[in-house]
Amino acid sequence: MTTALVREVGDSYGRALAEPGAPDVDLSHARTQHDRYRTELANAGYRVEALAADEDCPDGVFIEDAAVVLGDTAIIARPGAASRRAEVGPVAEALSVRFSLVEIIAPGTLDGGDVFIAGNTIYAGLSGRTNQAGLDQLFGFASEAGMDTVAITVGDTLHLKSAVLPLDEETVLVTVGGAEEEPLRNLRIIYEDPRERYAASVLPLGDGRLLVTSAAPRTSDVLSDLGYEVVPIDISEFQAKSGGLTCLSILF
Ligand code: CIR
Repeated sequence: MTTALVREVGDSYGRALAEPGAPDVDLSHARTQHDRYRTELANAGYRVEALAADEDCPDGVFIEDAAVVLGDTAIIARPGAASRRAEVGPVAEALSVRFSLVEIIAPGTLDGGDVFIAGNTIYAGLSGRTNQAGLDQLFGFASEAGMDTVAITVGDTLHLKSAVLPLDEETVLVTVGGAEEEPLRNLRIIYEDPRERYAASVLPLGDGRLLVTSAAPRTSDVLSDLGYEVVPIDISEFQAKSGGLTCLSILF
């Protein structure tokens, strides 16, 4: 992986989808946090490419949800939230330069935040955003690419990766009760500290280095004790809108 595709924080970001009662966001602070995120990706060796914001797409910064890259194919998602459907156009255009494109079509819905790959297996969540038809289409593309597929029912959270985050090819960080665990039986599970429920978000940077949200210091200690090198980062302005570290980029 050498490129990180990100999307600028638009002026309309304050209108992004959020849980009831979520705090208001500070736009300038969000942009400062986004800059730091981009710097950490650049420090990890990624060439960071930023797409312009579209003010009609307040959630556009959560670019991960717009596409899933599988080998030399990019699967263009069909976001489960109707207000997010227009986000995919510019992402598809940017990816079309390097990948052949296929797309999730109606009635399927799929958010990239419901998908992760570990080794030759693609794990995908059935959630409030990704439905069975979307999952079936995704798994069809993955099977054609020779990959194994595993479906996971997501619990009381937005996306699979709100609750199950890959740390490396064999290991996931799991929020207890956030998703079915039986389908993860071939992976090593590390649990998020229960006092930091859904506060821990992780993005592997390679060579055992993990970008970890500073809102989860106890979980960070667990990861450090296991031998990972933790790089803390504050993304409170994105967590306020139900986002995590993976959702701010597409890596390829
Ligand atoms: C949403 O509700 O769709 C956005 N406010 C947050 C999306 C976060 N995406 C992700 O974790 N992949």
